[in-house]
Amino acid sequence: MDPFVVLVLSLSCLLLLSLWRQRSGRGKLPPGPTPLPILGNFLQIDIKDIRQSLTNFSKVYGPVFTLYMGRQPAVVLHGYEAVKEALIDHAEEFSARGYMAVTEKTSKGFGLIFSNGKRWKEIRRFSLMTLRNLGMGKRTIEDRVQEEAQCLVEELRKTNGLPCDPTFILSCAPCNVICSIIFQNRFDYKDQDFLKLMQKFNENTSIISSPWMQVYNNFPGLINYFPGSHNTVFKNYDYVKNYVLKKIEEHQESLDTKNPRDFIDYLLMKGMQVQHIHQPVEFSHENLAITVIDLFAAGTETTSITLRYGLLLLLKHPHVTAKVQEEIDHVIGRHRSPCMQDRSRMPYTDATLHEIQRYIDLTPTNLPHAVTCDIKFRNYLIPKGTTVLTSLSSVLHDSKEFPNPEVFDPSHFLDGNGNFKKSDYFMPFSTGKRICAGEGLARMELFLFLTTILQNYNLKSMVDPKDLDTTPVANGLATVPPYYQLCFIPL
Ligand code: HEM
Ligand SMILES: *[C@@H]1O[C@H](CO)[C@@H](O)[C@H](O)[C@H]1NC(C)=O
Ligand SMILES: CC(=O)N[C@H]1CO[C@H](CO)[C@@H](O)[C@@H]1O
Repeated sequence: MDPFVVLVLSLSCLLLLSLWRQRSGRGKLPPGPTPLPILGNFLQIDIKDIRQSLTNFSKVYGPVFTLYMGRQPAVVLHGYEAVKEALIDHAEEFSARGYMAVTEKTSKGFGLIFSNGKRWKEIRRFSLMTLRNLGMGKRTIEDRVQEEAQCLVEELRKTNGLPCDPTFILSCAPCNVICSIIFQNRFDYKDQDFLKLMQKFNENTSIISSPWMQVYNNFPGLINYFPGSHNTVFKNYDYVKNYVLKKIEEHQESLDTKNPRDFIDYLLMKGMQVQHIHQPVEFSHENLAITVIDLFAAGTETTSITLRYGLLLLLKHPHVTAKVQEEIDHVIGRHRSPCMQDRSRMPYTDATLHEIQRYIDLTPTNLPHAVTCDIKFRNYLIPKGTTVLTSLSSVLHDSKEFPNPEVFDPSHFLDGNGNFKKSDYFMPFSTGKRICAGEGLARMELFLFLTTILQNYNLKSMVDPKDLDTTPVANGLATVPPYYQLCFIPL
């Protein structure tokens, strides 16, 4: 037979076989677009606008549907009802972390964000407790954030009211808060160690949010053989890990168990406690480092992007900014630093901060979850380990709960009398058992940083606010605001 015909025949057989295996493996998974062999639904998803692609699919297949990312199925939950039913009503079953190829090589299943099972539960409980303990020490976490807010305002003064790109300064502040909690001390914004650390982190996020990384996540086996920006991610990760390891060694030498100074001290003490019994790998220095890095990874860019996007929205809507400043004047005045107690007396400011987080929709599809066991969900059968993507975007932009969801408007969180109005749909930190472990800290930072900035400066746009574009430039894993400049005019 003609070798060409043999080739075509065997290829067709392979394709049919793999199509058949995909179909039969689906069991009673929810419906979805027909996947291609090997590629899955990859070509049907616009990776530059995953958010809109999912909305489009949900219109055809309903709020619970299946997409194949490569050969692996992922169940997508779209809209408040489906997300709530999974993450709250079936919290335990939906609490596993979904597979991400990148982190397989970096965290290796350790740490807090990408661990699972008993290990995750223990590290999570420990971390939440330690963050609380640190808050009750001599220097509370609020003190640390207030101190950082003052440093931030001083740094902004050095711009002399000239146009500047706020990205760098707004990254330093949240990074320093985490440093202060983990290493005890903040750094000067010009400290070489600090700058190097930040640079390594920032490089990562822009790469991780890029379409290239989506490809990597879908075809890890293939792409490992090609040079590409994912290699930068691994190199940077090693750099940060070595830095943290050095800090852990230093802490070990100067540890005083009666006087824990910071997160690392608590980690070391916890390790000593359990090491009497057995020698768990969880507490090897290398794995402690992964937990520490997770706090940086989860707590730095998230907060910094929110601040940067928030200032852009305030520039675009000067009447909102003016009202916030009026409230600051009225409740706090000019002569003392804002503190968390002020928030309950500042409903308009609180609503504005909620609206910023709702509007920007920082993680449109959340971090991936997975189911911990076979589970029956709305007449479907989702096998143990299946990836679950929850569209936080569809909840934050629900048009019944938030009329005109595409419009930035703090009254989405105000009642008729100007009181703050809570909403169950406010889920930028996700919900359920995997809910952001730093929610309290993040909300404290957003409130204290933004009120301290507006207490000290007027924001001046370089162009007519009407011409400012607030459309995100990327929405892969995270939503990124467009580049802009502004002036901080001292009050
Ligand atoms: C505006 C700021 C922030 C936003 C919008 C945000 C949002 C999120 C989201 C959506 C998740 C995934 C939840 C899930 O899987 O269901 C998450 C997880 C997490 N966040 Fe945040 N976060 C922010 C700031 C922080 C900060 C400051 C910290 C610092 C301690 C932090 C620590 C974590 C950790 C450790 C996890 C993993 C929790 C787990 O897997 O059990 N986050 N965050
Ligand atoms: C979603 O559907 C609309 C209308 O059917 C179409 O114009 C748009 O290109 C689709 N977007 C994506 C990202 O698939
Ligand atoms: C924003 C940012 O830091 N981008 C960097 C990402 O990584 C590439 C490759 O190392 C750099 O060239 C970019 O400057």
